[in-house]
Order: sequence, then structure tokens, then C-alpha cells
Amino acid sequence: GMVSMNARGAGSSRRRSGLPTRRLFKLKDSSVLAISGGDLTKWKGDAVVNAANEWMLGGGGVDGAIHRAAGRDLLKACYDVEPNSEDIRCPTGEARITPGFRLPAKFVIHTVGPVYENKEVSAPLLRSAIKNSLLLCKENGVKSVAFPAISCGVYGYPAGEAAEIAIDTMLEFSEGIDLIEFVLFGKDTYNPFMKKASEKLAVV
Ligand code: AR6
Repeated sequence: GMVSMNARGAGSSRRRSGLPTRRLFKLKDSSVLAISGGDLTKWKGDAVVNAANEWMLGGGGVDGAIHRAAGRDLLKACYDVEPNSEDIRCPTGEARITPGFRLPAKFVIHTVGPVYENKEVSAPLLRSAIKNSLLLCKENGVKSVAFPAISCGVYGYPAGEAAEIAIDTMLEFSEGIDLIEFVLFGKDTYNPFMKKASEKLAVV
């Protein structure tokens, strides 16, 4: 992430300090999609989505930040998720839920996006990761959820392509969720995600 996009303050202080604007768009029914810049670990709401890996025992990027902020109890809860015979707790495209522990969010939804190969192979996996995260929200009464730009860091997904898939999937599966927010850590994701949302969605 970039220094200028650290999550500090909110509302009007955001603009004065040069932090990016938060914008609201209409999904379906009464669901709202928000796009903002900042640090997901500071986000207050029912759930944050973690861009995890298949082992679910932490890592770098947003995964590392979430584990640091939530504390060791999150690692214990992840460890307790039943692994398959290959020690995989969450196959690519699936999602698992744990408490948020010391995070302001009640839950963490851990999902694993694809390592980017090409549009044909990777798009269905990214779509599945987002769909399964939203289904877990519904099963657990989550009404507000924040997503990072899944796969857009070390997994190498081009941000514009990822934004398109994420927004399309949210349009399809947002029913019953009041607020879905992208909390984006740098211009490299904030700009393409804002552009796609502006093209596809009406503002609230
Ligand atoms: N808040 C919001 N977004 C963040 C934060 C934060 N605190 N920190 C980073 N990002 P990545 P991936 C952004 O690499 O590509 C981990 O090691 C970041 O700038 O975290 O899905 C896992 O353990 C980028 O735009 O996730 C896996 O092994 C976005 O989050 C692997 O990385 C996603 O970048 C997953 O790779």
C-alpha cells in the first residue's frame, strides 16, 4: 500500500487529507456497494474478507495484516478448520468463516482467489471465491461486509479484470446484504475498481 492511502480518519477529513473519496453505488434491491481507500483491518462492520491461501495459516499482504490485528486466536481458529488429506483448509475458490477476535469486525471470511494465469482459467475461480464469500455472509446473518482486491497482490490478477468479475458477482449474489464495501489499499486497485463501478452501476 501507499503512504497516502493509509486508513486514517473518515468522512470529510478524508478529502482534506488527500485520502481517496468513498463512493456509494447501487447493487440490486436495497444493497449498496461502497468503494473506499484504506486499511481493511480498521473497518467496522459485520465481516471482513481475507485474501488467504489454501493452508489458511497466515501469509503476507492483507492476510498478514489481518492476522496481526486479530491476534493469535485467529491463527488458532484457522488451525482448527478441518484440512483435507493434503493439509488444505480452503481450496481455491472456496471460503471459510471464523470470528474476528481483536478486529473491529465480528467475523473474518477467509477465501482463496486464484494465482492469475489467464482470463479463461482464472475468472471462474475468482468469481467462485467471491460468490462463496457472499453465501457465507447470508448463512451467518452478515449484513455488512468489506472485501480487499482479492488476488490483485502477490497472486497477480490484473485489477481491471478482477474489478469487473467482482462487481458482476456481487450484482448477482448481494441479495439480503445491506452493504458491500471494497477497502482498497493503493491507487493501483482503487482507480480501476472505481472506474469499473462507475461504468457498471448507478450512484446512490
Ligand atoms: N487492507 C486492505 N488491502 C490490503 C491491505 C490492507 N491492510 N494490505 C494489502 N492489501 P494480497 P492476493 C491489498 O497479496 O493477491 C498472502 O500472502 C494489496 O495491496 O494480500 O490474493 C496470502 O497468504 C492488494 O491490492 O493477496 C496468500 O498467500 C490486495 O490487498 C497471497 O498473499 C490483495 O493482495 C494471496 O494473494
